[in-house]
Amino acid sequence: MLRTDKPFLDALNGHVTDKIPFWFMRQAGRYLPEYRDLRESAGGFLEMAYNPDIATEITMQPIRRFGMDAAIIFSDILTIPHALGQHLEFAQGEGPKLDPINEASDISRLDFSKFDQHLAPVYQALKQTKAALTSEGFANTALIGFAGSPWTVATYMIEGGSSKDFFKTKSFAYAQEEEFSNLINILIEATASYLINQIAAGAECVQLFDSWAGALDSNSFKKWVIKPTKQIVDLVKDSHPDVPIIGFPRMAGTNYLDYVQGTGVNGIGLDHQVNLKWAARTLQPLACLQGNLDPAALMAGGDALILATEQIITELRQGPFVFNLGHGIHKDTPVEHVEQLVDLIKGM
Ligand code: 1CP
Repeated sequence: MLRTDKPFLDALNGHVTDKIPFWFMRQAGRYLPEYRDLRESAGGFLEMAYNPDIATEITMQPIRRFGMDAAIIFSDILTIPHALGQHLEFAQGEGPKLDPINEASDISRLDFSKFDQHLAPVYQALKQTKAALTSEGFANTALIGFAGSPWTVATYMIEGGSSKDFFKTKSFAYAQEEEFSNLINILIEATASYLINQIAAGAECVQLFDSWAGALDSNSFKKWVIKPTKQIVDLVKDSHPDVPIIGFPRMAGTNYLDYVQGTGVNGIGLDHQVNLKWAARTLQPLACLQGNLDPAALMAGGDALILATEQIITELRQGPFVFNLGHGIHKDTPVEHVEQLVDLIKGM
């Protein structure tokens, strides 16, 4: 693939770029005063995510301040279960709450009939954000669409919200493997369709968030993370062979290598636990690396932030590389520390 005017896309296409492309997971959100103001007036999180004007505005907020090389559409990984008819709500200050799946009959109630209609505001927000990036002068900023991976989304669907150990989901997968596999297959189809539509609406890259991939043993990891991800990658590449895909199997440890080899992703999101030298030697010949500053170093700022950032850049910039965090920005992070980090990356 030839170089473009977007360093983020060039890195994902395997180039070593002159400037270091960067964006931050959760770059739009509660650490920004302008986000908190909007959330105050908009009502709730879902009201914002399904309102194309508001979602566009929130997606643009960090770009206007910091000029990231990529904007990620403001939405959530739980729009898919919601669009399949599962009840979802977000109470202020609490995590997501869903009506949990307890048995096979709950899975058979999931329903594609309103799927596209339900997600239409997300596609509209992508169109408007693409236009806003151009009209506001961010011609070199790429637009990222995203979805949760089937395993991670299934944990929310079965637990009914956040969990510490995913015990209900894992026991379900062991005890009722066929039913769990049905659920994963539904999510594969839904996720591929969602991502393909996001690309049609203007996304230039898509990221699959598998935030809880690290909860699985190696065999289950192959079954519930690698295999479904490969199927989604194949389906998306059938329609859009040139759109890069980033996988983020958080906390996968040495399973990261199996994931890169087994899925066909172009880029791999590294959590901050991954050893940099190992990643550079083992993973970077196979995929563009994205990561992996500990959000706690960003919270701390100062010399600790400088040291941690320089280390990552020194180890990873010899190959295709996108600077990011190892997980999302913490909501209490001072905006000045994000400014410090951006200046640091731009200066290197
Ligand atoms: O204002 C608020 O109270 C809402 C907080 C919030 C925000 C800002 C939620 C609820 N979702 C989001 C946006 C969001 N979620 C984005 C937007 C783009 C960005 O700027 O990065 C993205 C990419 C996500 C993805 C997401 N949602 C993930 C994967 C990444 C990760 O953080 O691991 C997960 C696990 C979720 C579920 C979710 N949605 C919201 C919360 C608080 C959670 C996490 C719950 C938990 O910890 O289990």
